[in-house]
Amino acid sequence: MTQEKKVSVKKKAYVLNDELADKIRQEMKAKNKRFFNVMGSIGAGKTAILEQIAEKLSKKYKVFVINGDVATTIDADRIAEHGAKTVQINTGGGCHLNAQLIQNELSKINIDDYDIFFAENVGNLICPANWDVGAELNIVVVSITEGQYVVKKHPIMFKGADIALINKCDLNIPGFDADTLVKDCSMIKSDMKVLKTSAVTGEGIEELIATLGIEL
Ligand SMILES: Nc1nc2c(ncn2[C@@H]2O[C@H](COP(=O)(O)OP(=O)(O)OP(=O)(O)O)[C@@H](O)[C@H]2O)c(=O)[nH]1
Ligand SMILES: [Mg+2]
Repeated sequence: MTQEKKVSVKKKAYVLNDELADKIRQEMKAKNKRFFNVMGSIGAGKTAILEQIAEKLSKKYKVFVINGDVATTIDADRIAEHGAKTVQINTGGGCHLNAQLIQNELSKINIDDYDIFFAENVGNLICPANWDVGAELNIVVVSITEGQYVVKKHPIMFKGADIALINKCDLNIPGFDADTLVKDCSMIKSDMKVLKTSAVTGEGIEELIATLGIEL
């Protein structure tokens, strides 16, 4: 295949993905369902935050979480311990979820059985930024253990996010603090909501739920 042809096939894949993602978004909206996409590096704390959220929300709402990982059902099993219904997608070598993978899972359930949906994307700050999964909001989790330049180095991910969580704020990292990452997020996207969180102490979790417009 020529280089030109390869580029056009890739473009077509993005277009088809975006069309399906819009369809998912519209269907969720029409059914009055909420759907959030949680992205972030490997080990940033996506699952730990979803465990906290599931624990609080599942007392009042039916929560469905779609977990994306290369292998294992560890994350889906962890979140299921906190009252949510979960399903794990194993991507094999794939570094992101996409609208088709989400649609495949949604087509196996009755959407009306649930109120709030989350996708936990595959851990990295690169590929998921380019693939719309049909969520109404994109949340990116970044932890203070990832270093002081992590936000600056991944502008595409942070430009595409609606909410950034600066996680592991319970830890003390010599030389810099969470406010550096908060500032960098705001520099990349001034209207992005940035919250400091800890999945250990629970800091910021109720504020996040309120930011999503969900009443506890
Ligand atoms: N101290 C501290 N540890 C945390 C926090 N959030 C997560 N962790 C720990 O960080 C490690 C990774 O957390 P996960 O929730 O599995 O991270 P993840 O982003 O889901 O990782 P992948 O799904 O593998 O990409 C675990 O050992 C968590 O207990 C936090 O706020 N503070
Ligand atoms: Mg995880």
